[in-house]
Amino acid sequence: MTPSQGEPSRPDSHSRLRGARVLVTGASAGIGRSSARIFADRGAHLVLLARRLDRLRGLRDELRDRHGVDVRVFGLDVRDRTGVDDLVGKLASENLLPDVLINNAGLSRGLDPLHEGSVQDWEEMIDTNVKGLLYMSRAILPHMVEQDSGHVINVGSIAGHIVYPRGNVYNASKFAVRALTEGMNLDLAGTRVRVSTVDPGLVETEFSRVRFRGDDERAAEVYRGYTPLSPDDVADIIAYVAGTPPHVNIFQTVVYPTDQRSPYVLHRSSSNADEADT
Ligand code: NDP
Ligand code: 8X3
Repeated sequence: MTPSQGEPSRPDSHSRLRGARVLVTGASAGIGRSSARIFADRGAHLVLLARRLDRLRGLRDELRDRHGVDVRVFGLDVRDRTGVDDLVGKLASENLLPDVLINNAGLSRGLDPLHEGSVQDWEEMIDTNVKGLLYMSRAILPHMVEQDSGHVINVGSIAGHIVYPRGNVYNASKFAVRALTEGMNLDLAGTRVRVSTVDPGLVETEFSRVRFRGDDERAAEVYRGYTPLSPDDVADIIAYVAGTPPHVNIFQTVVYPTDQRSPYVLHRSSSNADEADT
């Protein structure tokens, strides 16, 4: 029987997001900003967080004007546990708790052998990528459990599947994201709260500029001679994962650019050989 014969049609992934409230950490750039745009395009209301509030305000105005959705922005450093708890308390009191939490805020600092690494860089990566994700999840998950619905989507990385030279602590932080996704899923068994990771390979964002502390030449070199993923490519996948029906729980999505088949196999058009160069 076709829908035209009387059977109700199955809602598509886009329409399931209409009217949902989606919270995105790290929405001021890259994958987080693209995610905000795609969710707004699908009619979701947003809570957008990052440290650069000026950027979030610009994005809020753009999305409200273009899509007519409700967009709230807050300056937040996810490493600030009290700040996270206070903000989630405020969201609860204003009825702004999210149906979907996207733990995207993250960064890499440096690309050094472990024995030459900067302890400060390690702390920044672990505090942001692991502890920040934990603080957000610990604050929001109890509300999801209470209402017996919700979806946490963690942005991991292929760096959480395969270790590459000099990736050490960044790799460890993304392995932790993968382990925590699995752990949350196990602990949430019996509820209807879902937890997923979306794990991309090379995506052209501000990531490499941050990793190399504003060294634009070195950052541009990371993306030379091949087609990396765009932040919109990844946001599309995040939105797909979020738009699946509530009884479907995608644990992991691993996505590479077609020119990259592993951290060790990157095909650059200007080179005759595959390179290990991240
Ligand atoms: P960008 O540098 O473009 O964006 C990072 C975002 O995270 C920014 O909005 C930044 O906002 C935010 N952020 C960083 N630190 C904090 C903090 N302490 N508190 C709040 N927000 C913070 O990078 P991407 O978009 O590429 O990175 C997004 C995620 O994707 C990260 O988790 C990254 O590890 C992951 N990833 C990236 C890949 C890539 O190749 N680009 C590949 C695989 C995974 P602000 O500075 O304003 O606070
Ligand atoms: C970011 C991609 O290859 O630099 O997670 O680790 S990579």
